[in-house]
Amino acid sequence: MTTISTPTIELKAYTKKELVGDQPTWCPGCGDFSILATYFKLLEKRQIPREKIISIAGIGCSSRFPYFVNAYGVHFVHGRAAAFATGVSLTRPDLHVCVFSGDGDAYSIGGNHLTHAARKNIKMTLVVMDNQVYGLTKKQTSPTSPIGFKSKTDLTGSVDHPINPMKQLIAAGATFIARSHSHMPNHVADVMDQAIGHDGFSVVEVLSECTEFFPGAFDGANPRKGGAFTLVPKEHDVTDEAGAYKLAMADFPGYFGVFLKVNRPTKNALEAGLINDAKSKIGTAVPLEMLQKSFDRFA
Ligand SMILES: Cc1ncc(C[n+]2csc(CCOP(=O)(O)OP(=O)(O)O)c2C)c(N)n1
Ligand code: SF4
Ligand SMILES: [Mg+2]
Repeated sequence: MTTISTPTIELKAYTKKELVGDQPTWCPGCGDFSILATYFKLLEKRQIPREKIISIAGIGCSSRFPYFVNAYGVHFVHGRAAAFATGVSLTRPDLHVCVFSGDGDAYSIGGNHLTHAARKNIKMTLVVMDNQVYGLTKKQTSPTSPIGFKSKTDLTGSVDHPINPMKQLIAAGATFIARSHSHMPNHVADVMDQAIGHDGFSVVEVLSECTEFFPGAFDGANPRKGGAFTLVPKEHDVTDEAGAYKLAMADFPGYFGVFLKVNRPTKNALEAGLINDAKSKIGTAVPLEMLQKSFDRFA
């Protein structure tokens, strides 16, 4: 009898060069370049198999992100990236789900979806590239634009109180929340790495300058421009929600680092538990038989 042996395929480690997808269409100096470079660096370091990476985005300059990554990706509907990512995360727990959003995409049109993905603690990492303006549509006021910001929607300056993303994320129930600045790439890499390693809904809010429509917005937090990049104090307890809230209340430029990191069961784990319980009750019945039984109950 001839035996057929299965060849063992040795997977070669990949380099960040192999992750490069389409040429980014961002303007020169756009802060988003730094986030993309960091993502490549982290994937290379972690050697997550390329077929297990999925980058999901909504609409905006920042949301063009998945095109620039040579792995699976989805450029979805404006504000619905977290909702789409929820479905992917729950049905494919083997994938690493990373979502890339802008301030408009995440906190304005997508604010509701963000809140529910956070409270359900869906396993994914969300990176918000916050430039405090709608960049793609050429300068409208965003939910994080400061009061007085002149834009095409507020010709004499915005009068609306801006969202404080950190306060909002804490209140929503995100279990890992960090803040960084695209001009500090090592810091972005550090907090993004921690976010990717977190078992739950992790968010990194990154100040990412729009050089075209809001230049200099974050100079106050950039030491190279005379600003102050103040780290979260070492003694801060990352499990202390009230302490995280106090950090979030600091005036601009505020603090940078991990504000909150708590362990709470993910919906992924809870749902898997329910499915296993149901399976153990029905013994050997296959899904089709279960479905038939449900229909029979209604007959
Ligand atoms: C349903 C819907 N409404 C409005 C738009 C127009 N639109 C496209 S991107 C965008 C704002 C994007 O801003 P942000 O998320 O901050 O991304 P940025 O371009 O600044 O990175 C808007 C209003 C759209 N594409 N779809
Ligand atoms: S318009 Fe602003 S956010 Fe968009 S690519 Fe240019 S610099 Fe970046
Ligand atoms: Mg924006």
